[in-house]
Amino acid sequence: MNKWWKNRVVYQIYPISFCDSNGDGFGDIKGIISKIDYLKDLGVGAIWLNPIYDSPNDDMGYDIRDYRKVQNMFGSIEDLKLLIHELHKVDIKLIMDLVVNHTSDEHKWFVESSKSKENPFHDYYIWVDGIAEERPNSLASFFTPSAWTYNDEIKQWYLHLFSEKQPDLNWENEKVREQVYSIINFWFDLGIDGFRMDVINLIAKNLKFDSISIDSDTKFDEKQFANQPKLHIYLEELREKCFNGRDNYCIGETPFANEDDIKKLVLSKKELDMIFQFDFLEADTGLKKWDYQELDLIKFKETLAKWQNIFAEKNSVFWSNHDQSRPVSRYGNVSNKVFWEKSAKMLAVAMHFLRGTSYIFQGEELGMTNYLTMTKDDLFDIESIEYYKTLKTDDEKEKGLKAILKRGRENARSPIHWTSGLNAGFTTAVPWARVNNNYLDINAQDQLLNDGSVLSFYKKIIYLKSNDSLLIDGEFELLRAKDKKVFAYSRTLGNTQYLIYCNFTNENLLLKDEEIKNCELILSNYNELSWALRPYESLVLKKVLF
Ligand code: ISL
Repeated sequence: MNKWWKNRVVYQIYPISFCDSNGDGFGDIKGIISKIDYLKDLGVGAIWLNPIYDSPNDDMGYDIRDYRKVQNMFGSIEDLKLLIHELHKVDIKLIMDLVVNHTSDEHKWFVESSKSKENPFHDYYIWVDGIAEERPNSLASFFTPSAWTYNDEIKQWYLHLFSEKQPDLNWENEKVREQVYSIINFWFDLGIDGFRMDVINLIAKNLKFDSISIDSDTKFDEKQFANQPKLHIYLEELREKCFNGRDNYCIGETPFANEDDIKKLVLSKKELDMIFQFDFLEADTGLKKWDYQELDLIKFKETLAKWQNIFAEKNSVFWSNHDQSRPVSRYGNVSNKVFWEKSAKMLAVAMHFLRGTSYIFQGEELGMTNYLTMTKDDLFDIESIEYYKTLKTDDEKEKGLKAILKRGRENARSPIHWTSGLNAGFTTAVPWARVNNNYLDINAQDQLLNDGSVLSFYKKIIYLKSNDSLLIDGEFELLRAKDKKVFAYSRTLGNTQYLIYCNFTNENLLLKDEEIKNCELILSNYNELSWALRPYESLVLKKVLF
């Protein structure tokens, strides 16, 4: 059966930075409603909305205080209903974020849970007896040196894989699972079309916590909590309790999942419709996120090609999201205007002509870039702030800020550039986060009027990706596998083939005769065809096979 997400391009909205309708400096739901014409004109078929639930925002909404309430700064549940209605009127689906690996420590379950061991909510979280001087083990969290925080009142430690304000839920407890299913059904009944499930493969933990002395260094060890056997039991149950009889979809965020895990999740067992995993985004990274390196294009291509072949139309294809820095700054070239424009367009073709559902993060369609500068006072994301705290010497701090400028989540979360006016048209008040200084050069208003803009190019790509059966169903094959500078591949359906060539460098490169013979030009980011591949050129050629 054809699923609705197969030929729709999904656009991710980070609501706090999208559009402020009431002049308080924060983006909101009414701001999104005011941009539905823009989204329709862009051609996207679904929106993924980052969390809009009530939250103290220790991790920008990924710490939920009330799953059934909309956070005041975003508006009300009535606004959300209106958003669903208005989106559906123009045939755009709405996918929300489901964050159920953890809650906020201000959620009433955790408040109750912390009161005493006898409290009915105590087992909603993962508590271990102990003394304040000795943590249960040396596990580090994603954000903090230790994944454990002590509660002096009840003399127990609780587990948090993220910040200490994000305690992990205990999925072993049937009541927790029932609560989660009821939340999912609440939102489905309200009319949303699906969920992006935050770190869903971390919900089942290995609960054998051996005591390790506090003296030992903490270390991050995903084997303790990712892809555990019970994950599949929980997801099967979730599917049965929430998805039966519904045409809703779910995409799981599954960091650290290996090929076998993923095959189980989306192919053999169909617990999830699709997943986000990130190994192809690690081809420019050392051991840690902050160790950025030059892109190893061969590694990047090999990784992507592997997934293309395993998952076919079930691939999720994306460059970025609210956790990644801006692709044109990371993989393209922002050293001058020409290279910026060419490389933003080239990257669009390279990724979105791949097989699978395309996800575009807000601002990507404008070629928005990373911040141009970053000082200690500019940091506003918990991950960067916690990382910066670990840096000791001046030299480490200087290098650390460079790494954050390159990789920090701040870069994706800056306000969208709508116009060349005050605060880039995002708000009339002081914006909650710094507007990137390059909004006079990069903004939607100018690009909408320009046929040659990055935005106009994205519109073409989104149209083709949603309508051209070759791009939807065509088989993928990697070409020039050992080429360090060009990402080339073909998509083939019946006797028609697209050949895609993307130059990741600022050099002129050779195209061989046999690569372009008998081809018709479908799309290029240069005005006229030349038989060389120019700096950051992307070329889509069509060939009829005999
Ligand atoms: O952000 C990351 C790297 O910069 C990832 O390691 C990220 O923390 C991980 O993929 C999980 O992300 C999700 O859950 C987090 C939240 O902070 C992220 O924004 C969210 O996408 C905790 O809920």
